[in-house]
Amino acid sequence: MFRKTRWGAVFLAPVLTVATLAATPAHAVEAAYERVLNGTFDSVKTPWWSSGSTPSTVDLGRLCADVPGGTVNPWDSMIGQNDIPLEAGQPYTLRFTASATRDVSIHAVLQLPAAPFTTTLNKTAAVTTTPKTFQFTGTSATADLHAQLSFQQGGAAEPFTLCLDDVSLTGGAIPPGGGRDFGSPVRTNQYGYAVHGPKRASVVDSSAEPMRWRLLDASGAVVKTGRTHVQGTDAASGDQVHIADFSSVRTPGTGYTLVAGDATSYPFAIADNPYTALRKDALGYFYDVRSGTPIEAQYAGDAYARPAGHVGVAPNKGDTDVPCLPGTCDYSLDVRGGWYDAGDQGKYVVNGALAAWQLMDSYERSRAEGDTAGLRDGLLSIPENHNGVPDVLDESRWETEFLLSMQVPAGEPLAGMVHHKVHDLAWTALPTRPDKDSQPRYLHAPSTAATLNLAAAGAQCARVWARYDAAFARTCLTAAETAWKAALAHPDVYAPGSDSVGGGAYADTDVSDEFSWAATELYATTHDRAYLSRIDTGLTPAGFSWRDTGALADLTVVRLPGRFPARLVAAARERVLAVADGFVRDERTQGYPNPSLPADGAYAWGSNSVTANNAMVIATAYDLTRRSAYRSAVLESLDYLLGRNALNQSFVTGYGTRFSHNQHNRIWAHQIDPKLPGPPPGSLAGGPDSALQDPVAQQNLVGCAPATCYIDDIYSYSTNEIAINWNSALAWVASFAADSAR
Ligand code: 9MR
Repeated sequence: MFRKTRWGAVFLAPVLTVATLAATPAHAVEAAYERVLNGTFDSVKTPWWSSGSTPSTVDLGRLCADVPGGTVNPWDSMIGQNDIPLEAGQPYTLRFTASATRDVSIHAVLQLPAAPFTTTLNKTAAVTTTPKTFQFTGTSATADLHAQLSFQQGGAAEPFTLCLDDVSLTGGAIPPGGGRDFGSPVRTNQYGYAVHGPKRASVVDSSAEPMRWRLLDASGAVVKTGRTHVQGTDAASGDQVHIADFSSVRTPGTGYTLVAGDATSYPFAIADNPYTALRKDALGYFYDVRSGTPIEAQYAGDAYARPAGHVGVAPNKGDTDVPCLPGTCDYSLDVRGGWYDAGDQGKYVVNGALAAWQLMDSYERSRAEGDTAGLRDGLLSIPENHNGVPDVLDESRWETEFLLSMQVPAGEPLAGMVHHKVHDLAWTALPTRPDKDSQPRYLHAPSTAATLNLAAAGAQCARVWARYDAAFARTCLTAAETAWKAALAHPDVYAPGSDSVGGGAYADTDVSDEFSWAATELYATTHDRAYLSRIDTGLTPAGFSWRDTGALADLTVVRLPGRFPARLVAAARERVLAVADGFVRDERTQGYPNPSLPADGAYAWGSNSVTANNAMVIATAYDLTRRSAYRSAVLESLDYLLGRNALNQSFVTGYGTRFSHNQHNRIWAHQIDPKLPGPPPGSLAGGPDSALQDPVAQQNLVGCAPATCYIDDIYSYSTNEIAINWNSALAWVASFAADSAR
């Protein structure tokens, strides 16, 4: 129990470097818990790295490195692994086998990789041409999830080759993946419930009988009592869950708590409309991630102000004149602007178009539903908030103009196609402010997927801008129609999945869904019947994502029923309601209100965006029917994102008591450098990913139940990144919620 609490403190601490943590346990034990990943080099090298001067490869099940001669310090040539979890006061044993092309002396070092460089072990090993096994021990003076194990062999006059195998570091008292503490078993929306909305909590308790609960106001007075409904075992988390329902309480206030058994929830509010701030912040995120313009304090606040990124001012090398990757084309393009995709500063057409579409769709929804607040010029704190145009459109335009700039110019072999992406040659370190990025950036080859994404978002742009800026609308339509024709001429140009150095791949080898979505947007805008026969996808229980866009056809058809043939509208409507019903069922049958229940039980990278996108589908069903159960289900999806989940974690920065604040990001890297801010309020974390796709997840989440495979750590990019297509989903749902709570 003692250990659990200590680790819980590590997990909760705002900065995971917690040298100040509790004293050495009385009885330190040496456990056999393995603390390095892939120490046997059976096939791949990750997560091992080596210095730029020291190329290394996996060779016959060993890691071999070419060590240069003529360096000065041991650390001038290193092989290493980061994110080693260490516990204070625990002994650790390092074992490894090493050989070299001649007799050399190397250092084996286990320490923190940044000041104060607290060292657990620094030993010299005399390596010979015959493989030899070494064993060293040391005791950690600090608890930290990000220690570094390195082999340092710089300082030799002549070059040599060093090979390592069977690297093992054992020790620590907490089993890998163990010792996490999610706090109170009473899980609520930690931020706020709507006066006229559902108010439910999930309570983890092993009992099979209903439990008594009490709702207290801020003064501690009992407002309401009741008994839980026993929901049963929640498959995604393994939790035995009860539901407490206090929906009938309609008195606004802050500081409410729910007590069940001897446990108390975090405090929360009941408010007329708790979603207006969320709408503003979730949309406001996009200004903060704009590229190509200074982010001004008067709009973003002092903490988030920064110089323009990637405008060709040293040390930046782009994005004003960006060449193609060698061998792919011989021109360069001005692709400044747009939004940075996520924790990285790449700009990807497929993802950007989806995010821009979702913002423009939010605008189209507001217009269709008479949501005047959503249409406000002045809704957001952005430079365009007094230009007579709804701010949500202004923000989407920032991205759309970038998307247009990615189109291959007339006269070139693939004219009209769209470059898949632009990003750095190599991954930059965390933190790197955009204006300080010195990496060369390249345009990557055009793809059919990117081309059709521009066709879709461009056609939508033409529609929504027609009343505000006819010239821009025409530009968008021309680009969209040109893109469509280019995609017909080049229907199977796929971005390779292997292209993921310095940026994400966003690979997709089935673009039939993109054809259908683009045809839908183009038909809605032009009424040209040629597009009609190409609309052949609809919503399925799989929902939609940057890769699977077929469902967006149905969402656009039901959004704009007057623009489509009645039979198409009827079929789309039927599918939307059927799929929404399934999502509502999925939400209701789980212990926590997640409208996503994957058939295989796995939570995917960015699972919170699946939650939000499915909520968007349910919200669309509400708009079609006005059935209150749909609205309730959407609001409960927000409860899930705001803390009513297996982790007792609000995934939205600034919302709730225990909220995500260390999302993977190169600008707001407060966890690494306390002088930097954390992500701005309204930033949505990717959320649980049960595939454990980064070393921090692999070290700390071993054996996690799918819904708990999440860690609020900046290096866990697979569970805790932020991304434009995730925030656009949150912004859409928050906007719906704010509107429907009127
Ligand atoms: O959101 C993407 C997710 O669906 C993929 O599984 C994952 C791995 O390919 O990539 C995610 O997108 C990332 C992109 O490749 C690079 N920028 C950050 C994105 C969010 O993590």
